Amino acid sequence: MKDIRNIVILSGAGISAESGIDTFRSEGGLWERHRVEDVATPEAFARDPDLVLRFYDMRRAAIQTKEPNAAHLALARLDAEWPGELLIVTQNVDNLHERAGAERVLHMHGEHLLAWCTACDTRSPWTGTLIERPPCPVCGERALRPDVVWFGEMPYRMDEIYAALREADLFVSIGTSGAVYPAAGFVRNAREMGAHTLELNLEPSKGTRWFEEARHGPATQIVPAWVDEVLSAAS
Ligand code: BJW
Repeated sequence: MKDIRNIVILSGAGISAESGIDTFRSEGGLWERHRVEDVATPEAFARDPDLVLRFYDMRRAAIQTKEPNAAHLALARLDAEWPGELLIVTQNVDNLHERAGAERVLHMHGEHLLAWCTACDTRSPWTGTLIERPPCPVCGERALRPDVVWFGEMPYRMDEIYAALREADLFVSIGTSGAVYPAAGFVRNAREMGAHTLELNLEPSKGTRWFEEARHGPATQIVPAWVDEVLSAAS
């Protein structure tokens, strides 16, 4: 730990599972109840916008009733106390990292609580519904969509992510299945650049073989234990 200064953490749906937010690919997960092609592609939105808007309105309402769990709180503590560089790259569209108090958070797949106006290209804070086609608060056009990254779209802030991965001494992946690219490839990018790589997940992910070290169990147990270890080794 003494040689570690720069940490990049990739989080996925598994970190929010114990807060009561559905994952995508676990048993009973979102993709068992909704076909990806129907709700999470630009083509689906063009074909049946009502179906897509209803799906996201329902999830936007649900996340606002959830609370951060011990894993989010532990990462927020790491963010506050870690003396070096740290970036939490989250694939999650919930805001539980921020509500736990983390500040260095980057949402590569967007955020439920923002609406993106495709007419004037602005993002506005949004807690309500979009199904009734409300006007954009900036330009007035009725052209708002959920500010989330669908399959076939470019994830956000990739330059910043790759720059952080290049400088990372430690890359930690938490609660993600390793099924979706480019996030699933970050472990290899980080390793090629010399970072130590650690997986923290309920079970071995699809990409588990790429990690030098893995710990398996519920995030609310294994993440706080790992954060305690990192902070005590650094002090
Ligand atoms: C616990 C736990 C507990 C449970 N404690 N753990 C063929 C090959 C390679 C790539 C492609 C291909 N064909 C197409 C592609 C590209 C495509 C892709 O990856 N497809 C794959 C399915 C094959 N990717 C894209 O299209 C992306 N864009 C892109 O590639 O642009 C081009 C580009 C090129 C080069 C550089 C950069 C860009 C866009 C992907 C967008 C993903 N969007 C979604 C929806 C977001 C909005 C929404 O929420 O609805 O993002 S899909 C969904 O999956 C969501 C998630 O962020 C993402 C990842 O899921 P995650 O977080 O891993 O969740 P799960 O459910 O899969 O896993 C949960 C894990 O937690 C499990 O392992 C559990 O065990 C664990 N767990 N409970 C700890 N208590």
